[in-house]
Amino acid sequence: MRTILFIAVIVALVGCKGNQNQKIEINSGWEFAIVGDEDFKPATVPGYVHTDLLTNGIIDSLYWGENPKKYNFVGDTSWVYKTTFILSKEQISYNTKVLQFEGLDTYTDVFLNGEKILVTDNMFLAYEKNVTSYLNEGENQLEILFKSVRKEGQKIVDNYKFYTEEHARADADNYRKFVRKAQYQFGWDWACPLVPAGIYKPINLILYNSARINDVFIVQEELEDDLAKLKAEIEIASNETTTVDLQVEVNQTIVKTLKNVSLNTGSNNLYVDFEIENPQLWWTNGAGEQPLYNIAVNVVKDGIIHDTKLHKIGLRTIEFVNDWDEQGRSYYFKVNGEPIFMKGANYVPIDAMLPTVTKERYDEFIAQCVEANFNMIRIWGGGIYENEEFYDACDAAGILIYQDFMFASFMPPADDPFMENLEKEAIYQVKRLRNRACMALWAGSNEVESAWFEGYMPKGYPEEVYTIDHKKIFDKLLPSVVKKYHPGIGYVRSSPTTGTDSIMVNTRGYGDAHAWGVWFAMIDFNKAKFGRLTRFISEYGFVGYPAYTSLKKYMPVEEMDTTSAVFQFRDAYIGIQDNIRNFIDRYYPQPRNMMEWTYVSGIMQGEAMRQSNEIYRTHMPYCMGALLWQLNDVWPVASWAMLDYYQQWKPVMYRTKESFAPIIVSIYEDKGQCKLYGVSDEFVDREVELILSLKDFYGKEISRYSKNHTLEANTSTEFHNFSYKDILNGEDAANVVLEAVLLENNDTIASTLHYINRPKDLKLNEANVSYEVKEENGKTVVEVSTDYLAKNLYLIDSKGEINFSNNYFDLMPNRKVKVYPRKEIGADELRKRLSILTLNEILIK
Ligand code: BMA
Repeated sequence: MRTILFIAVIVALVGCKGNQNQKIEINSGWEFAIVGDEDFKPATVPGYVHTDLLTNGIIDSLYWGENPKKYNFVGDTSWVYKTTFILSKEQISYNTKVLQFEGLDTYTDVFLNGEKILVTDNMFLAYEKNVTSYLNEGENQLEILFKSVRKEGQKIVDNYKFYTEEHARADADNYRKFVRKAQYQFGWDWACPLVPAGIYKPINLILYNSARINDVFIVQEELEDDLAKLKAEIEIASNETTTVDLQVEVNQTIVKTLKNVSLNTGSNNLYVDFEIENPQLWWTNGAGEQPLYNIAVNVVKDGIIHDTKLHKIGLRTIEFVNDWDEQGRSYYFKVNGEPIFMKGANYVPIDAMLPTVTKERYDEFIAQCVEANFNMIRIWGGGIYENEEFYDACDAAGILIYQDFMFASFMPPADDPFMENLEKEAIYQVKRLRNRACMALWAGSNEVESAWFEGYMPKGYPEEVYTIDHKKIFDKLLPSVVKKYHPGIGYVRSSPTTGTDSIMVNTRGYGDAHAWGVWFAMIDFNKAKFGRLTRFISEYGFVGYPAYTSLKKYMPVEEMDTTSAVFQFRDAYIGIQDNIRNFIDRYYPQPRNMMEWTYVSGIMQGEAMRQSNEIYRTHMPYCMGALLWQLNDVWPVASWAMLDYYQQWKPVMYRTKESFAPIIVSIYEDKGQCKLYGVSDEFVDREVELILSLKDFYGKEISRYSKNHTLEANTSTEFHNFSYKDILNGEDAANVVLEAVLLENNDTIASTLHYINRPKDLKLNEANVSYEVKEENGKTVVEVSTDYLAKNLYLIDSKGEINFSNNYFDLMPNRKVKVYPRKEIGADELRKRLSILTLNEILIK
């Protein structure tokens, strides 16, 4: 009862603003139970069954050890959520009342005051229902029945009309692809199956007397240096024939008013042209600023603003260039007319418990991408279309989005009910995201096309499933929705694709590729240059374990043995350890304990990916994008991720930050022959001096080469080539390192260390590393130096909570380096928590 009173107060307070439209979030007083069980427990909305079970102490820690294995029952069970909300006399007097469900996961029957008002079957779709005639003054009961996902999915499979018996068999146990629900939730190589259910996004009650803005599309018609011409396309629902004024505000100033606009009962499509003088252009991270303009559209009647829609937009052009050329088919993006190399990674949801992710977590997450010099993220097709907060952070940071439609690796059905459902989803999502500065590309799927071409589809699929169904979805429905609702944005049928049936996916020279040679085919790191090095690489990856300090957060210390069942349950898949051992044998000294295992696998992942990053960048402009697999994890697991579940940077994140810097110098070696490149993402040339020196591990220079060069804007230039034999000139490769530096007016603008031998074949001595933790201008800083090369110097925070400005790096002797914690922490506290590990220690043994 107390909760009901509480809601009544809130509702009454917002409900006294005359004729203004109102939006009331129905987020309190919720309870849940298993269907048929009268034992209702308090629930959080938005939320998930799993998190509610946790809060009520019914299950224990979701991500600990093998616990998730116990929670399969959630997807097998039907659940009910209910609440009561109160409407005041004033609220009930509104002419029209609409219930809006921003996200229900997934199969539900919704009852309002005992009447079934809605049936849902798609977690990616928002639903609305006019409930005017169902509501009462005073108490109203809202009840949502979540039907077992597994059972509902199976029903669809059973009723699906297949081409052949064979096809039916191939699909029988594969209900997941029939379900419009995030595919990773059923299990993926880096995700355990958790099959959640729940009200995972807000439910709102919208009240209006006359008109409501359903949608606003801000079209950028012309963008000149001194003037931007824009058009607001406005969709208004009206419940009467009336006249209103339409206003457009730019940064809180009204710039245009259309007086006495007639509205008819029902849906009205209107537009307002307006202009912005001296437009400030929006650029990607690293290429310029990200000014955003607040554009508000108001519907005004009798002097009162009835409804407002606000969008923050960036003024920019984005062109996806996918032309046939003499090398094949290009695949790149021009922002404001400038071709820009895309640097970034593939994103999966930050947490399997989606509703727990806050705006602060999104903001911090994107801030890390900015720090790592990203300008693009691909939202992978087996996850979700993200929340507004995610795209807000990308808009503000200049991170472009390569957005998959939510299909991954499995061929979905293409019968009428599925197509209708999908069409609604596609229209909803394309319209929802089309005003965003960050939106750069839509892709039909993750790897559904390549599954066909590369033979991963289940045996027994008849040809028609590709020639008819696949085309129906990925060549017809989805591109037509994109073209109609967001004209001008790029669309590709899949990631990866060559864009045509006549050229096999992943063919060198043609479009986008997923380049898995280094990890799955286990080729040497430098061989990433061959195989699938093509025009754009939207996936390439390497597994590294989370740090030991992270491991301790999700499994007992006694299970930390690579052969234990718990440990293996937390591996992305059985087999990652074999790959890691194989690579360690080839490149690194053998780890002797769990700490060293996590450390060596981590720095190896960092090195493998550093080489790939640089190989792709040095092939600019032939290759114009490098997106690593994968940026993050949905739960704590040993995977390809660069950030572990706890947002701790693995070495690969640090190495990527360096190799994605705007200017790099890179040395590539093949069979003893080396090429040295300068790569610049900047728009201006620079005059630089290249210095290449051979040094021993005490820092003594053995030989030096130097030459002046022009570092050309926005491309890669070969500066030098040499052989190991010549440069060594008789020195032992095990004792030396090459240091390349680019100087501009005597300032270092880029540098790199290059070893001739692999780490396991270096003759390293002990390094006496000294470090001091102190406060400097109010900031905590760690100052580190060494008397001898410290290889992969690891600053360990015993609590596993602090990322640094740099870590796991090679430190040359007699240089003082400052490293900053990324999070506020006092010098005393950090000093207590800090220790150090180097590869030297493992090599010396
Ligand atoms: C990629 C992705 C995912 C997968 C990853 C690692 O190609 O698209 O499907 O998790 O490989 O296997």
